[in-house]
Amino acid sequence: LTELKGAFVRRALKSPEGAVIRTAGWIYSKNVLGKLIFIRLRDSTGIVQIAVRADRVGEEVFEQLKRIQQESSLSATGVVKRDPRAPGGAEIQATSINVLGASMEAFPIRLGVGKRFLLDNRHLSIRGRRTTSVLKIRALVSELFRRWLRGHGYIEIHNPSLITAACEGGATLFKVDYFGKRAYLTQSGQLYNEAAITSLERVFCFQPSFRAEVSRTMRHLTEFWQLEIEEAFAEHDDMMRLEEEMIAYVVREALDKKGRELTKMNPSLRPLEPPFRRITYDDALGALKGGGVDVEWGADLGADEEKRLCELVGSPVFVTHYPAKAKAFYHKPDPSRPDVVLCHDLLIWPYGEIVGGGQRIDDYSLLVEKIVESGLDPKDYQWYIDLRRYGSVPHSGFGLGLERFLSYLCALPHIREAVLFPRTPARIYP
Ligand code: NSS
Repeated sequence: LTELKGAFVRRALKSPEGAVIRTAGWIYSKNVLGKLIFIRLRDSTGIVQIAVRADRVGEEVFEQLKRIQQESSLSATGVVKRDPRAPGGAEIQATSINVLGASMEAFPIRLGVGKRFLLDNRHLSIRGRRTTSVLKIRALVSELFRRWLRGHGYIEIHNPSLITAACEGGATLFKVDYFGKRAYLTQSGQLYNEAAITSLERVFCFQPSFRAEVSRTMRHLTEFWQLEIEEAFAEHDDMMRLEEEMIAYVVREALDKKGRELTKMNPSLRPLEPPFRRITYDDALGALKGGGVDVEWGADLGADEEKRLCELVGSPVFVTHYPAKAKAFYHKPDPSRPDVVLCHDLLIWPYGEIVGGGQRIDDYSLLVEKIVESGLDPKDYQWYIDLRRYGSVPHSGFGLGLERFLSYLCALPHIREAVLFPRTPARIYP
C-alpha cells in the first residue's frame, strides 16, 4: 500500500496499473448504478474516479455512500486500474472507504446560482476548479516575481501597514484610531522603500495596500497586493526596462509551468516581447482624439480611456510624462519641461493600468514645495523629507498591482476573482 500524502489525486492518476494506494479528497460528483457507485473525488491536483462495489467495501459503507452528498470528504484505499474512459486515464477500484466528513445537506454551490450568492458564500465557492487554478497561479506568479527580483540583486523588505502620512492622496485613506491618535492603513510601501534604499540600494516589498476606493469597477479592490520596487541611482527609463524584463519573464515562466490551465482561462495569452511600446501622455491624447475620445490636457486617464488607448496604439504600452498635476507629489518634474513628470503607467488591454512608477524628487527644497503645493502638511512628511537632507541620490521605483496582473494573465472578468476573500466597498464578508 502506498499512502499518498498530499497531491493525492494527481499521484493516484499517475500510479501504475495494479498499485494499491490510499487517496483522500472531496466528492465532486457521484453516480449510482445498482451495485456499483462511481465517485469522482477531487483535490487541488485533479479529479479521479473511484469505483465502489458493495462486495468489496461492505454493505454498510455502500449504503452510506448511496446517500452521501456532494462535497463530503473521504479517504479511499484501492487498486489502480488504467482506463482511457475514466477522467485522467485511470480509476481506483476501492477496497475500503472511510467517510471523514459527510456533508450535512446538499452543497449550496450549484450551476445557475447568482454571482451575489457565490460571493456571499465565497468560503464554499472557492472549491471550484477555476478558483483552484487562479489561486495556484497567484502563488506561482508571486514566487516568480520574487525569484526574478532576488536574481537581480533586489532585497525584500517588510514595511508597516499602519502609517501616518498618505502616499497616494488623502481621498482614499482608511482611517484607524491609534490609541487616540489618527493613523491610516497604508496605500503603498513606497515612502518606506525610499528610506530603505539608503541602507540596501535595491529593495522591493510585496504586501497589502489599502484604498477606500468608492469606484466599483472590475479593476478596483479596497485591499490589494502590491509589488513595489525602489532603486537608488536609477532613472526613469531604467525602471521601464526593469518592468518589461521582469513581466516578460513571469509571463513566459507561468506559461511554461501552468500553460494548460492558463490557456484554458485565457486562450489568447502569448509571451510578451520587450521592449514594450512607449508613448508620451501628449501623444496618447493625440491618439485618443484620433479615435474619437477627447481628454482635457491635465486630466488623468480613466479605465475606458486606457482601454481605448490600448486598442489604438497596442498593448502593453507605457504612457510616460503625465502632467504634474495629474500625479502624486513625489514625482520628479522633467528638467526640460517641468509641467510634466518623469513617470509612467504600464497599460495592458483590457484592464488598463497595472503598474505605476517613475523617478522621485531627490531635491530637498523642491520636495517641500511640491508637498505644500499639493495641499499637504510638510510636518506630516518630516522623516520623508529628511531623506533629502543626508546624502540624497537620484532614485526611481514602481508598484505593480498583483490582482490586476492576474486579471490580465487569467483574463478574469472581475478583479475580485484574483483574491481568496475579496474586499470591495460592498463586501467585507466572509
Ligand atoms: O497608485 S499607484 O498607481 N502607484 C503607487 O501606489 C506608487 N506609490 C507605487 C510605487 O511607485 N511604489 O498604484 C500602483 C498599482 C496600480 O498600477 C494598480 O495596478 C494597483 O497598484 N492598484 C490597485 N489594484 C487594485 N485595486 C485598487 N484600488 C488599486 N489601486 C492601485
